[in-house]
Amino acid sequence: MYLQPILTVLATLPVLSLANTSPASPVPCKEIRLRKEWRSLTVDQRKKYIKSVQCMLTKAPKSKAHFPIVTNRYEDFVALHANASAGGRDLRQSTGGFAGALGGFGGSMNTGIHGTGTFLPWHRYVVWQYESVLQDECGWDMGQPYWDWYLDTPAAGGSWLKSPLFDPESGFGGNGAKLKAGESGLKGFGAGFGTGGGCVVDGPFKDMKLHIGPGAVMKMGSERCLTRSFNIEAGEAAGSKEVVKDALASKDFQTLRMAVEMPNITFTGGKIERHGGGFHNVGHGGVGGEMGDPFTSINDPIFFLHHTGIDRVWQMWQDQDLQKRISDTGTGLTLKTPIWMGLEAPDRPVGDVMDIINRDGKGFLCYKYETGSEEYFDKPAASGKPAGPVTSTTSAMSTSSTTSTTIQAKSMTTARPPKAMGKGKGAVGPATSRN
Ligand SMILES: [Cu+2]
Repeated sequence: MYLQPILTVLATLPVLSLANTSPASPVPCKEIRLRKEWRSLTVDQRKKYIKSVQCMLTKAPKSKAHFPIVTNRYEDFVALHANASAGGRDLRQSTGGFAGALGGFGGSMNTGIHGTGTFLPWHRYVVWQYESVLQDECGWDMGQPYWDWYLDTPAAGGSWLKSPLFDPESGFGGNGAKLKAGESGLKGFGAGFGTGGGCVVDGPFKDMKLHIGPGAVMKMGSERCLTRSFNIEAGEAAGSKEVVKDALASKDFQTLRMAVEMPNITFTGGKIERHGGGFHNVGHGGVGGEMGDPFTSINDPIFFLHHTGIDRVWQMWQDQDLQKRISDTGTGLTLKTPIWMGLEAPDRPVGDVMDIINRDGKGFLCYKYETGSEEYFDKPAASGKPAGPVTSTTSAMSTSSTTSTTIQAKSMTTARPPKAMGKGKGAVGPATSRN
């Protein structure tokens, strides 16, 4: 569970060296989408992004024949995430809650997309797919922006409450209304945590209507508002440089995934103690409310900035030893394991999403991050600031060892229409070893 205190795991961490600098090889990926941190977008670009998200909220859904509950294109993704969280099971018959028809929360989480090696590959793929839909169907012409949590911590001169992400004009709006004593605003997971708990009161999503959830509920008639419940200490602790550095020091994929996902945080007498790792879960807990729901956190559009930030950490980690890590999938997962994308896109083997610029031509991803791991090491960024458009440390590898295999698609209950992958709008030209 997201904010459940879990014991610390990380012990000694190896010292890192910065990314290798082997010469570039030609890359099949042509139009690279450049993903920028939210505050590196101009205010106009931020507003345009929000408009694209709102466009998805007004567009007809594509999965309605299968999920009568979905009311718009955005909710296709909510249904996808909720069902994928249950291991690709069909939640239409779920009786609600986290157990119900799922056979238990723990079981579903372990066969789904959280608490398992599939966590990073699945979320990498869904962010790509969402970015593609924003571009192809809703006029967005840049890469999917990400959230660098560190920039909102006091150590970086930032502040959670002053984060440009929560700006009511050019961001996603702020906290949920503070609940009165005894009032239960959030009907789903995470009630009782944080400083809000009620409906978001400002910004572009304050009137957003949710229809899926809370939890594993895919039934009609549960319309509710978008809630948030800021837990600033959790958010700032999760976003600290040390937490990300701990994760980046992981010796292998399995360790990285645990460092990202396991909330190594304890709450002692109302105070939070960090034990390393866990910025995925505590990031969800920092925003709180709907973001704290493991099935339907994706109802909050901030989800995608958060998960793009997580994907960036995986990428930074891969970059430290690219040749090796581009094929490291840990135990219980192979490069051939299919990633289920429901009705939204074809299933793909894990090997297809290991390389974000698809050097071997067998995958499909084509993007990069504007900034890399320089922020997390004692090497001054080119701009002299922790944020901003500095030179990426994205490194080249001469040959990818990724093997890609065509796999039999695992279907839920219906056939998917074939779906073209998104095109590279907002592209920045051919991939080079250094940008
Ligand atoms: Cu998720």
